Amino acid sequence: MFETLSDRLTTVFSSLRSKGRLSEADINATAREIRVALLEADVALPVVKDFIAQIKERARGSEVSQALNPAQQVVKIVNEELINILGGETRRIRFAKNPPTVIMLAGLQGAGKTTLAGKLARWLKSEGHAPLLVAADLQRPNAVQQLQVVGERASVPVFAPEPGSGVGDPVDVARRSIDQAKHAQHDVVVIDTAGRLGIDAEMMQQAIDIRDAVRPDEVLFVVDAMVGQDAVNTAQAFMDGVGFDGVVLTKLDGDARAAPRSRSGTSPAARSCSRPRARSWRTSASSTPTGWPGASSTWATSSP
Ligand SMILES: Nc1nc2c(ncn2[C@@H]2O[C@H](COP(=O)(O)OP(=O)(O)OP(=O)(O)O)[C@@H](O)[C@H]2O)c(=O)[nH]1
Ligand SMILES: [Mg+2]
Repeated sequence: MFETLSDRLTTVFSSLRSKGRLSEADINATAREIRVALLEADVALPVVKDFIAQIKERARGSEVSQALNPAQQVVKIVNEELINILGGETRRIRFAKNPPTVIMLAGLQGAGKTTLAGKLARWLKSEGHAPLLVAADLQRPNAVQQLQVVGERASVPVFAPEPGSGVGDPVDVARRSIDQAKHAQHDVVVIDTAGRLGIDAEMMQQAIDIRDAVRPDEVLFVVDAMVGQDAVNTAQAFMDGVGFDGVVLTKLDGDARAAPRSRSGTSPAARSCSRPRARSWRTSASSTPTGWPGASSTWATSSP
């Protein structure tokens, strides 16, 4: 997805580079091309409109007219504005003063929660933490076993006191996992919860009950980037029902088009979050998870 967008923008800029001075027509033509590139990448129309307006305004301003190389200045502006809508500044994961830090993963079925749990566990371990994975998806057949495999691969223990596949109380498991973490000196607990096909009242209530039972330091809403702009609606519904601190976009290595963005750069749901530090994070299959928010706004992780 980013490659396609990148290719298109490169084409736009290469025709711009040959120009010494930029006329109004040049700026308009460039803006038009960028607009098409963003729309083709499935970026939401209001986001595109704001983005283009911002580019045009800056391109007409003195920073471009007085630049030695106006075309290069426009490229710089587009770059800066892209960084801006893709998240801007970042923050590190919030660790609790009194361990364990509790991270709760939630999202629709197949979003990539369990996979993320493994990636997180591996990353936390590499950072010197002692994470504990918690099998609180007791609904889906074999979800507990899946997390156990994930934990084994990451060499991270899994708290799975219930067999799952319809047996056991996830709220109780989540609650007990905190005691277990304290007992076994795990400083981070990552709770894998059940997904549903759509946001429904039952899913919402279970997530609320788990949240209330463990009072997480971070609730991460995991969204499959492949669902495109619909992810914004899902995130909004989840924000209204449960609330979250950050969004993790998964499967950016797929052929998904644009990740859903709002005007401000975070998803609307993250924007309206009562906790002001909510951000959107992304995962892709390209590299190691060293870029967790502390380093950049993109969290690039190993492939699933
Ligand atoms: N390509 C790719 N596939 C991924 C990524 N994350 C997860 N997957 C795949 O997506 C599928 C679902 O991932 P899970 O981690 O099981 O998703 P989940 O949210 O735990 O699903 P449920 O437990 O059923 O709600 C699996 O086949 C994963 O291998 C990713 O970043 N890239
Ligand atoms: Mg799962």
